[in-house]
Amino acid sequence: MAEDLHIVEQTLEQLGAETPERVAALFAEVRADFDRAFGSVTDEASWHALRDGWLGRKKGVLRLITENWLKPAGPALKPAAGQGLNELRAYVEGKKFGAFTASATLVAEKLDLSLPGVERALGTRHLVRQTLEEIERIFLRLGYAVVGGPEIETPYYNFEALNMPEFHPARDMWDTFYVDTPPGTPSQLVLRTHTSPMQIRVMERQQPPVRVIVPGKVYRRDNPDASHLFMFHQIEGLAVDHDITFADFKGTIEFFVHEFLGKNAKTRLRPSYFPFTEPSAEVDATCIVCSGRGCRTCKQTGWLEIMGAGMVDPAVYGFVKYDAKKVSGFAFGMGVDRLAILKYGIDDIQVLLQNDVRFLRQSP
Ligand code: 2NL
Repeated sequence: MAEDLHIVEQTLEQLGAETPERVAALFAEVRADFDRAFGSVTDEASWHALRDGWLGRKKGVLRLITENWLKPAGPALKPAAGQGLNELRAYVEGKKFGAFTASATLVAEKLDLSLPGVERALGTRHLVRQTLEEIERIFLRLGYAVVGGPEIETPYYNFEALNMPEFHPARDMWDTFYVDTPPGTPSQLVLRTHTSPMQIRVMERQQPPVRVIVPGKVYRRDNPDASHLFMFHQIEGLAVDHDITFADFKGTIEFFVHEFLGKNAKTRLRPSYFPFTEPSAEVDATCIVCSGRGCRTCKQTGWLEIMGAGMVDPAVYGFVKYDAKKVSGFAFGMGVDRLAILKYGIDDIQVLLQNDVRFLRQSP
C-alpha cells in the first residue's frame, strides 16, 4: 500500500524522469500499486484504510504526488504530471463510488435475496358477491339482461303493482320495514321486501319481449337466526313474451339448476302461492350435501328448496299496461345468501355478515 510506495516521496527530478513519457510510466506504476492494494480489500475496514492512504488530505498518495511531483515540475513536465494526477484521482474515486460503494451498501443493508418476500394482504370477493355473479352469468348466457334498482321503494311498486292492494292479507307474508319520512312526503316509503319492484319498472318502460334478472339487497323484518337475516340478497327473474308457457319456465329452471348445482341435480316443483303469480310453485333441487339420500341439511327429504316461482298473474300486467290476453310469462325469486351457504356447506347464514376475517379469508 501507500507505505511501500516510496516513489511518491521523491520529486520527478530525483526519480530521473525527464520526459512526459517517463512521467506517464511513473503514474502507471502508481496505478498498478493501487490495483494491487484494491485487490486485497476484503471488508469495510480495509477499504477505509486504503481510501485514506490514497485520498487522505495530508498524507494520502495523491496529496504526495501533488506536493512532490506536480508542484516542483518544470514547464516541460507539468502538463504530463497534471494530466496523470487527474486521471489517477478519477480512477481512485471511481473505484470508491463504483465497485466498493455498492458492496459496502450490500453489507450495510444485509439484503438477503433468499428471504421470503413481503406478502400482500389481498382482498377477495365476498361469497355472496361470487354467488350473485355466478347466477348472473348463467342467465346472461340465456339472453337475460341484468338490472338494478332502489332499495327504498314506494308501497305501490313493492305491493300494489304486484297485486297486493292496501290491507290485503298477503302483505303479511313479508314483515316490512317502514321508513320514517318527514311530514308532507307524498308517499310512505318501505325497504323493498323483494326486487320485483324493479321488474315492474322495466315492464312500465319496455314492451315485451322482456327477459331480465334483478339482483340486490332486500329487507324483511325477521328475527335473525341460523337461517334468517333481516337483510339478504335476492335474484329475481322475469321473462314475458307473446307465447311463453309453463314448459319454458320448467326448461329455464332445469337449465339453471344444472349449471349452478351440477348435471346430476334434479328439479321438482311443488304447488305454492304468491299474490303475483298463478299458478305458483316452490322449486326444489336434489340436496347437494347427500345427493338426495337424505341428511341433516335437507331434513332427510333429499331435496332443498331453492326458489319460489310461477306464471305472472294477469292482474300484474294490468298495472304495467300490457295486454294480458296477448302476453304471458314466468317469474322467479331466490335467496342468494341461502344458496351460498347451501352450496358451500356453511351451517349458519349469519357468518356472511359478521366479516370475521378468518371466514372471509376462506373465500374459494
Ligand atoms: C321468493 C319468491 C318470487 C316472483 C318472485 C315476480 C315478479 C313480478 C311478477 C311476478 Cl314483476 N312475480 N317475482 C315470483 C315468484 C316468486 O320470489 O320469495 N324468493 C326468495
